[in-house]
Amino acid sequence: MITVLAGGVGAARFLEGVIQVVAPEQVAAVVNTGDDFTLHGLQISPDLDIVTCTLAGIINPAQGWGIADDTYTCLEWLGKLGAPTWFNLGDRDLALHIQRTALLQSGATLTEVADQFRRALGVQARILPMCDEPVPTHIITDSGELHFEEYLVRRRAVDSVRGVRFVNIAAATPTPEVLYALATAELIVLAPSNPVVSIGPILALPGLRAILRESNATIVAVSPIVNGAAIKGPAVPLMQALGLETTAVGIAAAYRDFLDVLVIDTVDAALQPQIEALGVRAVVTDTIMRGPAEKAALARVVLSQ
Ligand code: FO1
Repeated sequence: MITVLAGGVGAARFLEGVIQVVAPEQVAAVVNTGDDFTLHGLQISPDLDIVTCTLAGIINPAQGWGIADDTYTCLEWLGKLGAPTWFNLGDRDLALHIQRTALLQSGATLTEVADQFRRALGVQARILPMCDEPVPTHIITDSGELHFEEYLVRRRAVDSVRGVRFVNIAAATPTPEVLYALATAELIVLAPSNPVVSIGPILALPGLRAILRESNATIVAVSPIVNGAAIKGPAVPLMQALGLETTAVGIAAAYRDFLDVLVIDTVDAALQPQIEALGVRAVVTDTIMRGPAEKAALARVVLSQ
């Protein structure tokens, strides 16, 4: 089993590479649910949908989220009726949230819903929510405490970040499916996702870090920071708020208590000695996932550790 801790867009693109290299049924993605929130009375799970729709081959490739060629008629009419339209939900996208909300209200768990959706969309890899309890990620900013999606999308990440809070995380538990995927993994991979708000919530689950520390599996991370910047998303301001160095060395420092290997980009090769001084082996390769060939090549390097 290859078990991949995953956030949103970067993780989904990395997973596209992984399933080119190993049989998808050998892959389990443990996906962040801290971005989940309710809007229009619907339960929205952005990272679960990004991973599922990407592996199903129906994601909007330019954005990395939303469904390709989606239409926005419903959102247009929601706007006419005075509903908020800051979160761009297409008509096909809304079907996911309507059905998820209905299944949850009828007593299904988020794990059951995610599995039903990935099977319905023809995805062979397992897609596992990190936990079934709501654990919304809040960003503490100068203008108050905001849900992550309000901070990122509604307010376009303009607020200065003072801290991050994973609401209810102490009362949450990794699901049995997540525990099994970690226990049976020969390799555990941290995808190139935001260490604070994508991988961070998963690691904050009670007992999760101890499982990684005690695991016999090789644990490999792909740095989401290249040349001091994130390929996509607000990793840098969030890492700064938590006092993490905003380089690949900062990523090694964040995970050093359990990490064996950090895969860094060729532009960061000079950081290798500083990373290895932290007790983490550094592997240098091209980590920019321009297209299918680069995604598969990166996956091969990661899976060969
Ligand atoms: N990100 C945006 O920046 N703007 C959006 O309007 C937006 C809509 C959206 C709809 C469904 C979905 O699954 C994801 C969506 N995202 C959007 C991405 C979302 O903000 C992600 O959670 C982050 O990009 C981090 O993974």
